[in-house]
Amino acid sequence: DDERMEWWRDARFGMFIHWGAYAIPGGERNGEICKGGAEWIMDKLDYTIEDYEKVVAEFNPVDFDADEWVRIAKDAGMKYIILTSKHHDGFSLWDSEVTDYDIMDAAPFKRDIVRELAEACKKGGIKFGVYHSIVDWHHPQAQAPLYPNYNAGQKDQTIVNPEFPKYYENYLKPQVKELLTNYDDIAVVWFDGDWIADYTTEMGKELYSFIREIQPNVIVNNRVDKGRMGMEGMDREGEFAGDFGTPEQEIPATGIDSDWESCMTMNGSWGYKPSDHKWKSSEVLIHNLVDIVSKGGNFLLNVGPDGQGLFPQESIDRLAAMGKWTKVNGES
Ligand code: JFZ
Repeated sequence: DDERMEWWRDARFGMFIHWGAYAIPGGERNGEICKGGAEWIMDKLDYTIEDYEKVVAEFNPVDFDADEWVRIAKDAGMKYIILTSKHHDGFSLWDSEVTDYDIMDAAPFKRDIVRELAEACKKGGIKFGVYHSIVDWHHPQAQAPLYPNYNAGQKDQTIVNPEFPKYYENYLKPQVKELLTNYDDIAVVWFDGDWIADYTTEMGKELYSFIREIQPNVIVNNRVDKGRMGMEGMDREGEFAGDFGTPEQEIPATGIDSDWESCMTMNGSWGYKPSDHKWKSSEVLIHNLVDIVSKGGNFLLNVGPDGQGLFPQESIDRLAAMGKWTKVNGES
């Protein structure tokens, strides 16, 4: 197992990319700005499924250039990229066989974003992984019935859909299998949405073995288990919790004996949100990197590209500053 984890432990610094149709509204609808992460706009600003599908139907990020994204990541000193293959909105960024709600069938772009970025990473000599949401606001057997047009106002994430096991078996698992088999080197699967009432530890354990059977060397985060948000799973020694802990927007006070990765945004949102100007300075980000690495963790730093496929200039500037620093101060 040490062998499987070796590249990841050495990597230290990676890029998280939250990207999807939510990049178009950028956290704003009819003059209203949603609180928190702009990738939650469907939920936060009460889109019906049909309304959100219209946003997806506009997703045409013609400026997307995977090689350029990889170049920016490598120049910053990053050794891997984790892209949202599907966020909670349910829209898949690759050519999925089990749904038409994907980049090829539901949007005009018709380019397989997962494939282009996977290939660019390979060419650039860095690892590639996917963030994949267990929660799915669009799938009728998952959380879609909670959305306004089905069941007005009932967006209570503790409501269980009795059909959820079918979504898990016939949709979630096949999608993960596609990702692991259609792209030759998915190095990490980073799950999220494990808090949802419908999901169970049994499903998580089975999903984990399912993945390792398909790709023995793949590395899976703790949120494959139920209720493993943030630091949890690192202090419950011996219990099932995937391969590494995922403290979010925080750095543990001291070094920890298990594998962990702090994920952080540069402003207050994971998805593109131009109204959020609370950018962390390059100094703070460099400090965070040093702090995390000195405590034995990895730093997964997020970028939220815009609806055209471009990184915000603020992110580009900060990544360049971090790259300059790592080049002078060794490590990379
Ligand atoms: C989740 C997502 O809902 C969010 O949009 C983003 O993708 C982020 C990386 O993950 O949000 C979380 C998950 C876990 C915690 C907080 C927010 N946590 O552990 O405290």
